[in-house]
Amino acid sequence: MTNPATDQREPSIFERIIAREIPSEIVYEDDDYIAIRDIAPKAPLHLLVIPKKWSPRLDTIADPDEMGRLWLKASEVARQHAQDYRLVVNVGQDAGMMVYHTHIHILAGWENGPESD
Ligand code: DGP
Repeated sequence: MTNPATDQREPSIFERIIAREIPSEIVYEDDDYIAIRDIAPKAPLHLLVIPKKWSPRLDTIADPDEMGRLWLKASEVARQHAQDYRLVVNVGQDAGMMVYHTHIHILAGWENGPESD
């Protein structure tokens, strides 16, 4: 994530998607957030809502307003695509987090509930 020699952080994969350096299917974008289709979907609909302002993981966001706006945006994007959905956040490696840039997963689109997959 950071290079101790320079204290420079490599751009996250999501920052590179935001900068259009890596192609991705963008389903929503505004000044502060982007939503993309997950490259390895774990549900019929699998989107990621990503704040453009980098933070490594959800529990580093200390500002209640920033935290609230992120969840409101995830709900808004989810409702644009599905009536019923799951919002999931992996926090840390042991929880399955792979990309250290805070994001919320939107999972939806099952016919008979998530366990039908
Ligand atoms: P997490 O495990 O919570 O850190 O979720 C990271 C998600 O990001 C994972 O479901 C796969 C997805 N992902 C990783 N690299 C890319 C990429 O280059 N493009 C897209 N669209 N999704 C990616």
